Amino acid sequence: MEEKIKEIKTSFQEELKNANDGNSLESIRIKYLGRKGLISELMGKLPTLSADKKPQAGRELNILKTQIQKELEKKKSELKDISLDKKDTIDITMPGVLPEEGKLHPITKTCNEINDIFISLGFRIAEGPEIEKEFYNFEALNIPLEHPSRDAFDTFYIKGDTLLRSHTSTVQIRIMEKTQPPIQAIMPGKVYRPDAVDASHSFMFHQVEGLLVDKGVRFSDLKGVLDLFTKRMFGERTKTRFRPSFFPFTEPSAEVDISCIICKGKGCRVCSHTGWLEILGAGMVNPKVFEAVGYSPSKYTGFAFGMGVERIAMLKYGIDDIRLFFENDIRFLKQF
Ligand code: 2NL
Repeated sequence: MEEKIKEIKTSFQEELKNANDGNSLESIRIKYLGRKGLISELMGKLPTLSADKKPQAGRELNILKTQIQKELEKKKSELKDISLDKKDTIDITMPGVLPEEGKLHPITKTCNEINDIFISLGFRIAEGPEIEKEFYNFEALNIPLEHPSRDAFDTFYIKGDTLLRSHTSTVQIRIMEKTQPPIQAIMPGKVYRPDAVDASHSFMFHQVEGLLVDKGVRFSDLKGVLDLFTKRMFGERTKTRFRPSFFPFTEPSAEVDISCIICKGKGCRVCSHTGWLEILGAGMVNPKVFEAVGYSPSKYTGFAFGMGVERIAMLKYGIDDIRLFFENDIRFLKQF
């Protein structure tokens, strides 16, 4: 009996070593542990042993049985791991998985487009803080204390004379304070106004302002730059029109229209049947602004302009509600 047990042990080990799939493991299990298997067969012979050998042989058979069970289990899980490993390796015949592509927000795209046009004309990009002082947002820009835009209802005041900037002209003032002319820069960025939100108003929007200061800068330079800008932005056939207007920080001031990009000037719903779309405000820098930053108005002249990026993006892409830009609806954003 002892001899037999040893034999079974050795042959089991040998066969187990060579087994490399579930089927061969199963046949080994049947061969050793099955109802008519080798262990059963020896168990059946126990009663034939003498009384002094029976307990010892019984014990050894039981130990062998559990050992075989354990080793079969172990091998089974090893084989499973290996087959899992195999599944993890790349099947180069499988169709590829296309990663979802990220995109720039339409406002970022429009901002970049505006920036690129002015960069090509020699302008630099300047940025500044969104939390500002009254001096940079109003005083230096010749916006008097009694001006309605300084009212708490038209500006987000934080505390005392600290506020959220309502235009990016603040950055121009900061640049002029620090640098002597010539200056040629544009200032893109977020601005804040406590307007009631509707299809054309948002409490936060984006602006690009521009400034060029040097000796002998004239209104015709402003016209040339803006005409070139509108043609690059909206197409070479775009016409530009300057209408007299008023801003405290420019003199003279103008509102700039482009020929309607929808009806090409014939008149339609978008341009309220005028053939023109207002897209910019501009003018020659008011000498009072130069005085506020310490420039000599008799030495330098300059022009400045400002535009709302949302408005330009809406015209360019035919969007009729400004809120769409800020709702983050993926179905809207995917279209750009
Ligand atoms: C508009 C009008 C404008 C300016 C912005 C400016 C800045 C300085 C001095 C003089 Cl530092 N002017 N900026 C000038 C004219 C118009 O913006 O409709 N913006 C959306």
